[in-house]
Amino acid sequence: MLRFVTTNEGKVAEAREYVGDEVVQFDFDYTEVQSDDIGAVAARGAREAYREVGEPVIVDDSGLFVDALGGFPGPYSAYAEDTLGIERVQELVAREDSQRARFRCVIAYCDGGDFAATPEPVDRGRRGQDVAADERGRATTDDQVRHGEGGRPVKLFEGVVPGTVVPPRGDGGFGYDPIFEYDGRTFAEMSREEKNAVSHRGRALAKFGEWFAEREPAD
Ligand code: ITT
Repeated sequence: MLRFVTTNEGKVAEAREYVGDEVVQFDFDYTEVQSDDIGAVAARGAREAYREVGEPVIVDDSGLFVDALGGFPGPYSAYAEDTLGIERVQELVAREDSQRARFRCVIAYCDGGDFAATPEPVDRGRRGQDVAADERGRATTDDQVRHGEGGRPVKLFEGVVPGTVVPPRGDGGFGYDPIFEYDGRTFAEMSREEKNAVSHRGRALAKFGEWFAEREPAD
């Protein structure tokens, strides 16, 4: 069993698609540190959740990074969604010269054990708009292992997808999906499978799923 520590059922549904039914939601409110580095937020959350349950956990921290707004709302995406709402975020972005944005997702895994660091633990201090994705939106960071306070290693898997912020369309998905357009359709206009095939979370989950299958071979 793999516990996905989140309050967001949409994230869990997408993870099941990749990792299978062994993924179960674990509704635990870990401390979301104020940081502009979503990798740091996810890593801290995974360590804290592992301490709580003592079994393998994943935590996903994600957000919408708008180029013209210096990466805002980025790590504050959940807060902006709750306070402003996605329509007002879209209206803010519409006033800018460019509506380019990207979704980023970092999945942090912790099971109390150690992993081979690939590469050596680094924190490149990436923030907001500085995060570069190539044309097809693949993450340019390597997956990392971070050793934080308390020494428990956490392995990170990152996914990025570039897109455009548009007036809301579609009723699928969750969060900012109706205002995020990729290749002519918003994420809310795609099926879960279609979104997973291109999304930030799908890309991070694909990497995680491959690595996890090696770590925990099926019977
Ligand atoms: P947990 O922290 O409990 O996992 P959350 O929804 O608060 O759930 P985050 O803190 O990672 O998740 O905040 C992410 C924000 O970005 C939140 O507003 C989400 O709705 C939004 N978001 C993340 N992934 C998304 C996606 O695939 N599609 C649309 N919006 C997304």
